[in-house]
Amino acid sequence: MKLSTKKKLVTIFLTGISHLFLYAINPIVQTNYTADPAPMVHEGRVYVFTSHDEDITVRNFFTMNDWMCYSSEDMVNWTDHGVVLSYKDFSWSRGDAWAGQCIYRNGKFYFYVPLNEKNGGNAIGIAVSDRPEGPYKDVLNEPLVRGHGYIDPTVFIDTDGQAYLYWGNPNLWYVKLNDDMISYDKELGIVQVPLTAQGFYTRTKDVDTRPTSYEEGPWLYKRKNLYYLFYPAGGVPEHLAYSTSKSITGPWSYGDTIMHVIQEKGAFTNHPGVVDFKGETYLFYHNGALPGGGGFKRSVCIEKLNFNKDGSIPLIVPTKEGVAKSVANLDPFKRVEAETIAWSEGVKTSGNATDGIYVTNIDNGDYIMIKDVNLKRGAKTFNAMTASDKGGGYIEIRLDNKEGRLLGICPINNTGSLLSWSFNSCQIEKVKGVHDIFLIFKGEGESLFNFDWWVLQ
Ligand code: FUB
Repeated sequence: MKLSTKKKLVTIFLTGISHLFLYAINPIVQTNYTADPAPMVHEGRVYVFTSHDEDITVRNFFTMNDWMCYSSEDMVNWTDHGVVLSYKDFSWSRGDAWAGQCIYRNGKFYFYVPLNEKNGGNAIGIAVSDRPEGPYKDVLNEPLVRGHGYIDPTVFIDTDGQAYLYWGNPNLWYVKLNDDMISYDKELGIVQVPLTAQGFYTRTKDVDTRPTSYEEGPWLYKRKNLYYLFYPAGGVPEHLAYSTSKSITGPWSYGDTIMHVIQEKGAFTNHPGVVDFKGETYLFYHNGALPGGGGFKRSVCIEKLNFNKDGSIPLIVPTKEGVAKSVANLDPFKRVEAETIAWSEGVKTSGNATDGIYVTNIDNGDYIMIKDVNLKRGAKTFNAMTASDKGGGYIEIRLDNKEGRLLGICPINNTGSLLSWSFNSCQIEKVKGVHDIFLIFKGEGESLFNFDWWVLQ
């Protein structure tokens, strides 16, 4: 092969793959600090419910008031559904919206959450909704269960239809939920799982009243008639481990570590959530990787989870790339919410009942990346719904990286208010195929405009 041809081929190859390595996908949310991921698959989408570390930490401890929800049909572009439930939705709670889990049954979504009671300690409440993104309502007006260490509920419906709720730190308990999902089998009562060395390994650090490596944050999963219990183990800093059993109620046998301690920027917790989607199994977890991140400002990430032939799980290494390849392409010829994001820098999201969720805090140079967008045979125009109380600005539409090919520039008008929406359009260069789209925001000053949705034509 001639040297010049070889050079050309190498250049084409490198251009083609450059976007795969330049941009991180983990953490999957950059607009908020999110933790304690609880994934759920429903009607072709993965929803991940997360707890939410506030931007301003109070008294150098977990500062957590509500839960958020994100969803995706491709595992790389995540749509922000905002805050879906708050501790304030429970009249009996004084706060501490820690790790919860939501599950679907018979047309309703049941969200199990740990809270602190106004005049007491740990308790677990249930909020119910008709839609995954809420609104959720406290249906009991009191906790389902209460007691010291009653945190981190995880819910599981077995193949025979029986539902279980597990929870706890430093102990592990479960109840058999009744079919209504909001009460439990009182005859069996609350069962404490024996934390044996055989089931949960021996603790090597932080050896106080806790005999084994089990720490908190249990997550149940079933594969080929084998039950898996994933959990943060340690003590602190936590790694992730798993145990297995032939029965959902144990006895459990210790498996292994699946993720070593990350401790990025001092993040000392981790939290597993495991789900199957489109033929793959994924581990959701959290770290402290976002700018300003740390032990009380964590961020949800995802890696693929594989199984050995015997059902054991190989060690999972946390990466910046995460799920580098989407499992579906995004259709830009249908309305795309601006808050559907694979990666962003600088922007935040906000919302209200009238306007829904939108992208805000847009300053000069901030950007959003949307991954694996199928431009099909090419588009002629880019259209954006925006609102601005200043001189507006413009959106550059670029291909495959931040400095990539410029397809067009869309001017954004001043509408007089950050919530008065108008449509802006511009011509773009026709490019075919699947590409990452970068929307780069430009203009004078800060908070240039709000951005609700976009579509190609
Ligand atoms: O997020 C607050 C607590 O930290 C959770 O409940 C634990 O699982 C740990 O992640």
